[in-house]
Amino acid sequence: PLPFDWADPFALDAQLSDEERMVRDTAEAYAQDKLLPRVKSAYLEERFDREIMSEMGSLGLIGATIAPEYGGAGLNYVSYGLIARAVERVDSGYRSAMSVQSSLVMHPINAYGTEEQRKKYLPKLATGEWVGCFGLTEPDAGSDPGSMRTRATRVDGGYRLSGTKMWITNAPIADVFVIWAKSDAHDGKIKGFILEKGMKGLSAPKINEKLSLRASITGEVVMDGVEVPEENLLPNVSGLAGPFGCLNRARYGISWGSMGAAEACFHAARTYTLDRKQFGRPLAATQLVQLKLANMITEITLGLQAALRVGRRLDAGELIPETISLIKRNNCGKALDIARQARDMHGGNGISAEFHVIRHAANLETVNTYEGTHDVHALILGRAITGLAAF
Ligand code: TGC
Ligand code: FAD
Repeated sequence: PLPFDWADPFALDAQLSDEERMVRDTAEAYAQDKLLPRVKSAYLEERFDREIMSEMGSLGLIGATIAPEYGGAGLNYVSYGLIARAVERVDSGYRSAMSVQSSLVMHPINAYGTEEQRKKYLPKLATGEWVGCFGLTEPDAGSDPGSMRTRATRVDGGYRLSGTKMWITNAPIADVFVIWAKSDAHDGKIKGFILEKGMKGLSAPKINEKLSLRASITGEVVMDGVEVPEENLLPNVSGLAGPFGCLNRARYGISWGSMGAAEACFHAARTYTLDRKQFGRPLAATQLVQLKLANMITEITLGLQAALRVGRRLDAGELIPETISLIKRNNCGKALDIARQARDMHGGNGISAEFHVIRHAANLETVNTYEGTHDVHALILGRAITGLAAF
C-alpha cells in the first residue's frame, strides 16, 4: 500500500492541472503573506482594508473567470474555487469581498449586460480600482427575495428606484451597485440595475457592531428616488433567474471557501493538541482528540472532493443548481462544526484572537446563513426530491 497523506488524503493536488496549481499557489502565497498578518487587527477593529481589492486585482484574483478582454483572468471555475479556498483559509470576510465582486457584480454585468456596460465596468472592477456590491436582500425579504419591495418606475430617459436593501457586503465602500428591483415598466418583473456612487438619493450606511465577519464591511443601501439612466438597466435577464444565476456561482465558491476555513481550523487543532500536554501526555494522544481530528479530515476531504466534482461539471457546462445547494449547505455546515470543535480543543486559548479558531467559528455563522441559509438549501433539495415546495 501507498502511504496515507493525512493533509490531503484523496490527493486533491494530483487532480489539478498545472495552471490550477499555479493559481492556487499564487492565491495561497498572497493570503498567507499579505492577508494573515493584518487579519487580527482588522477583525478586532471591525475594519476592511480597501487596498485589499487592488492587491487581489493586481494578482488576477478578482473576476477570475471573466474573459481577458474585459480584464479578467479567463480561468475556469475550479481555479475560482481554489482562490476562494486560499483566501477563506485566512478569513471568510476577505473571501466575501472577493466573491461578491467576482460572482455577484462582475458576473451579472458580463452575463446580462450590454457590450458598453461590460467595457465600462468590468476592467475597473477586475483591477479593484472600483468596488462593487450586490443588493438583493431587504429588511423584510431575506430567504424570500421574491417579496422584495424595492421598485423601479419609468421616468424620462430611465427609471427611478426607491427602497432599502439590507446586509449588503461592500456597500459602504462601493462605487458600483448591482440592485434588483421590481420594475413597473416590465410588468412588475424583477430587473437588475447598475447604480453608481454619487447618484442623487443613494446612500449606503455601514452596519456596525457585527460579531461575525468583522473584517468585511457590510451596509444598507438606501434608495430615495434614485434616477438611473436607461443604459444602466441590465437588459438581458428578467425575474429571480437573474440574481439566482449569480448566486449559483457565489454559492459554489463558498463551498470551496468554507472548506479553506475548516482546513485552517483542523491544522490549528492538530498542531495545538500535539504541543499541549495535560495528564503527562499530548492531548493528541487521547482517543477523544483523535476521534475529532479523524472526523474533521473526513468531512474536509469529502467536502473538497464534492466541490471539485461540481466545479468540473461547471467547467463542462453542466450547471445543476441543486448540486450547488447540496455542497453549499454541506460544506458550510460541516465547516462550522469543525471550527466549533477546533475552538473547544484549544481550551481557554481557543477564545483568544491569537489562535484564530473562534474568529473562523464566528465568521462561519454568517457563511452558513448568507447566500441561502442551511435550511433553505435543504428545502431546495427537498423540493427537487419530492416535487413539493415546502418554503
Ligand atoms: P422559484 O420559484 O424557485 O424560482 C423563481 C425563478 O428563478 C429561477 N431559479 C433559478 N435560476 C437559476 N439558478 C437557480 N439556482 C435558480 N433558482 C430558481 C426559477 O427557474 C424561476 O425562474 P422563472 O423564469 O420561472 O421565473 O423561486 P422562489 O421564490 O420559490 O424561491 C425560493 C428559494 C428558497 C429557492 C429562493 O428564494 C432562495 O434561494 N432563497 C435564498 C435567498 C438567497 O440566497 N439570498 C442571497 C442574497 S445575496 C447574499 O447573501 C450575498 S452574501 C455574499 C458574501 O458576502 O459572500
Ligand atoms: P430569514 O429569511 O428571516 O430567515 C430566518 C430563519 O428562518 C433562518 O433560520 C431560515 O433558515 C429560516 N427560514 C426562512 N424561511 C423558512 C421556511 N420557509 N421554512 C423554514 N425555515 C425558514 N444579501 C445580499 O443581497 N447581498 C449581500 O451582499 C449580502 N451580504 C451579507 C453579509 C452578511 C454579513 C450577512 C449576515 C448577510 C448578507 N446578506 C446579503 C443577506 C443574506 O443573504 C440573508 O441574511 C439570508 O438570505 C437570510 O435572510 P434573513 O436574514 O432575512 O433571514
